[in-house]
Amino acid sequence: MKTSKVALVLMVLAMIATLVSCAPAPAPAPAQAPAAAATTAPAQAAAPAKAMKTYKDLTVGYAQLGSESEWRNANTASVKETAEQLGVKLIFSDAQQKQENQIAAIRSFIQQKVDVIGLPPVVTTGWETVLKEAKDAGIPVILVDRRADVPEDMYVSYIGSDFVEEGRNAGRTMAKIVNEKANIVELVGTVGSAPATDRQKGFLEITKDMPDMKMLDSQSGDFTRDGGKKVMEAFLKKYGKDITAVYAHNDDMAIGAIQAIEEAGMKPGTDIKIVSVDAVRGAFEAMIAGKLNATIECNPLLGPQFYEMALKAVNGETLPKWVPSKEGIYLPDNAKEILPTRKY
Ligand code: GYE
Repeated sequence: MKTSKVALVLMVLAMIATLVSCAPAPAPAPAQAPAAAATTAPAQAAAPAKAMKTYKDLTVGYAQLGSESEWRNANTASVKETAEQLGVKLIFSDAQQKQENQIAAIRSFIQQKVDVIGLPPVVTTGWETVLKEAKDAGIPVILVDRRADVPEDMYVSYIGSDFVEEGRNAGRTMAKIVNEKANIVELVGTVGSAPATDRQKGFLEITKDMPDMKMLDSQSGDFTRDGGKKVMEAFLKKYGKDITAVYAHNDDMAIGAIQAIEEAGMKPGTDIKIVSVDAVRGAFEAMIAGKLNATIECNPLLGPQFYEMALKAVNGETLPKWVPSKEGIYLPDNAKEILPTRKY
């Protein structure tokens, strides 16, 4: 009795399914499915599960480029904390912004036979040889944060920001703040680095057709507070009150420039308008104090995405060549409300 009732229900269900799908009726399938699943499913699931690695099986080498900025420190914290949370074994090195140190770190990771290497290349060029060594050793390399100018088959994925778009956003925001009329000095990031090259390119793309947006000068402050301060001091000596705006490729250099402007007896944010990139906490504090006019977000919290891609890579999945970060623009208007919600 019971069995035939079940059979009846299944038949009705099968008929409905047929009507709904308009496909040939897999009439016996519903009745057979549970039995079939009971015998075959565990075996099917077990086979790939055995071969699949988990986070706890991973040893990852991260060739961090330095600790030059608030952004970088947040990036390092994200990479370290996420490894701990996931149970990934992390071998971390800090290259102090020197490419040769990053190359040495990668070679040591290869010797230690890590499963995956994470690399934020300090500059874009000069990576072919060492990336080939990693490739020959069968170790996937994920570029994190910064791009390298190498053929796409030298790395499995790049996780990071669209620096050209950040530059455009800085240009658009600056143009609005100064009503398309300013004498600008530019504090450039590390020469030859992807963010410095691209943030300059994007900014100029926007301002080149605005005749009163004049670029007075452009110098590298190497993405550091101290560098920004020194370059701004030199600009102030050279151009004095002619300077009406500063475009800084990161917040740290903007904060250094703010100090230099104050020491020269001028008011940053008022006498000289300032737009920078990163949106770290220090930038929000400067906006609240009225000394910075805008910051364009660049997300450093790349740890979770990095390990997700690393695990997929060791499990043989093909990864997208670029995983872009989502980012916004922040102005002083609501800096006070937003600051407590910022994680970096
Ligand atoms: O903007 C800057 C840091 O590569 C995106 O490096 C990163 C940049 C960031 O020093 O603050």
